[in-house]
Amino acid sequence: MIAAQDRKLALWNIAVAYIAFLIGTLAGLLQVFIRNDALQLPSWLDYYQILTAHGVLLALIFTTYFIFGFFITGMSKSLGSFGPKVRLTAWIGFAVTTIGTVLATIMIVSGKASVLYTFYAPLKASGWFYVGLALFVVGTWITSFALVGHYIVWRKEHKGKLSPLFAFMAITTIVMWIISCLGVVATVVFQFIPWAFGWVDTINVELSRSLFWYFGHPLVYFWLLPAYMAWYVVVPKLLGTKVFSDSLARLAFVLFILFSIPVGFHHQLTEPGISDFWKFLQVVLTFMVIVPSLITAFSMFATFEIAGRQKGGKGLFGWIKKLPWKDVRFTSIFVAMAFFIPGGAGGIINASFQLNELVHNTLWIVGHFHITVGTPVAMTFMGLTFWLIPYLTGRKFSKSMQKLGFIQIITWTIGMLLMSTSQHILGLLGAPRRTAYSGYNDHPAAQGWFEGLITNHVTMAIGGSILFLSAMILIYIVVMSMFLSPKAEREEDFVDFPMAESDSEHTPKFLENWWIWIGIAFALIIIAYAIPLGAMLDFPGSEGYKTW
Ligand code: HAS
Ligand code: CU
Repeated sequence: MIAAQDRKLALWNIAVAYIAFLIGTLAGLLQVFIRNDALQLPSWLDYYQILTAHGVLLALIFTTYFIFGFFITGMSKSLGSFGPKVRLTAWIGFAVTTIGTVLATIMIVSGKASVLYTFYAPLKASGWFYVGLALFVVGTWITSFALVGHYIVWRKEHKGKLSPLFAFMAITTIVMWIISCLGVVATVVFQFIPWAFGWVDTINVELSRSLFWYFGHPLVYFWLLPAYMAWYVVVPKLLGTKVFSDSLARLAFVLFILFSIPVGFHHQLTEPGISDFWKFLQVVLTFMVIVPSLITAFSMFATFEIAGRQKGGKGLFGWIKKLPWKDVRFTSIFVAMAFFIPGGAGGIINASFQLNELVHNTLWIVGHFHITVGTPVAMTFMGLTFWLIPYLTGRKFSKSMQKLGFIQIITWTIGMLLMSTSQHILGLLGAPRRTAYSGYNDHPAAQGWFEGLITNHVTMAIGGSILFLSAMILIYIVVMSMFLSPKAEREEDFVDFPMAESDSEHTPKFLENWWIWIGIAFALIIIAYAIPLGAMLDFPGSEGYKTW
């Protein structure tokens, strides 16, 4: 059991995560109905305002707080309790992040920042929205420094040893996060804030978008890597086995430091102002960043097969039956992984230079991110929530809760299948995204899977409603595990943190030599970005627009 003070820190992070989740999913529900023309919003609410709230609260705030809650717990468990300095720094980080979150949320809710979570210039929000964003990022840096500090102390006390796999992976994720945030901090502090407060008249749009996507792509791995940590470290323990290969797991993670950053142009393939050569180079690098995910898929199949065979599974596929399907902690994560097969394949389509022309800025992309961050990542976090909160509060996760957990993940699965499939189809038919108006409901081609019976837009709305129901069940489980479930008094009721053993004896030491990886990462970033960003510096600026 980790120290009570570390548990408190983690619980506060998780609590804020779920408050954001509650408001964010409600905004999502409204979203699908507006798209379906079934809902007329009252005059004080605006489509873009809700879309901004949905994106920011779920994709940025829910994920970030949950990730830090998970990291704090796992770092304290694998490296020992935090010292007073580390703990204080982490609380300061939490406070600064939260001030930023509250400020940005107030601006969105009061209709002063309906600029979507990508806040593309020349859309111009209130300056305080950007101040909120900057505080949010700086706050996460402070918490990150606390965790890195805790790790450095451990390394000093264990000279020559590799750190435990969980801690290594958390630090890798943090290193990637800090390097990638440099882009968003640069554009927010030097471009958006002076412009939004009126100190300068214009903003260099292309530069701001490029700095955003320098950050925006690694951002998606900032969500994914903690889910991968659960897949590598938690899942084998649930299966009663060890991590399949410690060195392969570490290799996959360092590859993310190298290749997740110099690829942002794959979000800008249709934009003028970047020459084909640089776009193509970043497309190639994007294909490199697929490799660590393929390594992960391989490691997972290996883990499943080894565990299934240890339990007596015979024949080519007999081991599948031996997996612990009745354990919601496992099944939730398995479903999450299964969603990532089409999710990743869709990503490869998006990244293919020419194919991007077809799908860019259509509902296809919305479908894509709901089966990457919206399910593989989110459902892994749900699977973690089932035991993480009881572990931190010392409460029971009863049989009836387990049943409710199953209902929750089944409804999420059905809702997401319906919604994301129709979004992919509508996207291929050309339905645009990021827009309140779409005449596609009238288009004969948009008439749906069940020709004439039910349109794709209706399917999407049904899916969205089931997802909302699922989200409310999850909120109920969270509230119960935080405050109401009975305390685990008997030893067998106590919910533990499943952390698998990992054999690092034969793992090459250079995998934990940060200077090599940070050095190569910066070299790749300079190769991919220096010249095209340099060329953008003299682009003319644009004045701001408030279109809502
Ligand atoms: Fe993406 C757009 C390319 C992964 C999120 N992406 C987005 C946006 C978001 C997002 C939010 O190249 C929209 C941004 C916006 O608002 O404009 N994406 C990729 C590529 C990958 C990828 C190449 N994306 C993600 C992940 C995300 C995410 C992860 C969130 C967490 N994406 C793009 C591109 C765009 C884009 C373009 C811009 C589109 C445009 O035009 O605007 C890769 O990382 C994917 C690699 C993954 C795999 C899958 C491996 C499979 C595994 C599961 C194994 C399963 C097991 C279970 C073991 C190759 C690891 C077995 C079970 C059984 C049932 C058999
Ligand atoms: Cu990307």
